[in-house]
Amino acid sequence: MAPSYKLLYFNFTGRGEPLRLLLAYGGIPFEDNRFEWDDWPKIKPTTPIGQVPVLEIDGVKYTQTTPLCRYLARVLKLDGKDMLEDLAIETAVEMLWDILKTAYERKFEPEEERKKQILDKLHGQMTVLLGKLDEDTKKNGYIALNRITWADLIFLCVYEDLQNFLAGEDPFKKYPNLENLKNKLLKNKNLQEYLLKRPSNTVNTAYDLKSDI
Ligand SMILES: N[C@@H](CCC(=O)N[C@@H](CS)C(=O)NCC(=O)O)C(=O)O
Repeated sequence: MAPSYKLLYFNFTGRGEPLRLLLAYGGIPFEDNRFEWDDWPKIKPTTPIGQVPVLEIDGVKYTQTTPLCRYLARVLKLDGKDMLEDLAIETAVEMLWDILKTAYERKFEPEEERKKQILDKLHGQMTVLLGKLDEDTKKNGYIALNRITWADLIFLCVYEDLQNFLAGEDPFKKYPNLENLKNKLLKNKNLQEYLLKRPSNTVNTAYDLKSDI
């Protein structure tokens, strides 16, 4: 029998969305348990290490985003076929995490001067890392290998968060191959179904699904 999956995360994208997208892409039914900020103090002690995301698999709670993504990637055969393929995938994933981490750091930084410094750091990372990923995508058609892998779904999350956090900047204007990749990924019916029905969250969807699809 297929395992049962319950995902616990805030009602926004963040570290929860990669897991939601992987489950959705794979057509795996899951309970999408979202909660609001105010409920967190009550929920925190029920989690294994006081953090989310938590993925409950057949009633057992697991935590830490990257290993959970890797596990789902193996279930869905979105991982590498050998160690070097896994290395290529995980290198792309780490580059994407680095960008996402800085983007969230900036979002939650209350001090204006510090916020500006973090924005400079973010722009620097984008130039180097998105530049490299754009070149790789041009060569391979996908972000890490010449077929879809879990790194592509992490990319979709980063794409959306950057569009939201850097609204007005058109952050992917300089990266046409990544823009095309986003459009290609959004043609997937399972992803479309999930994205169209997901609950409204604290960030707006960055996909204009009507024109993107
Ligand atoms: N290394 C962990 C970090 C998890 C993490 O920092 N989660 C944040 C939300 S994105 C959290 O639970 N924050 C609330 C808290 O620490 O009280 C992972 O990747 O899952």
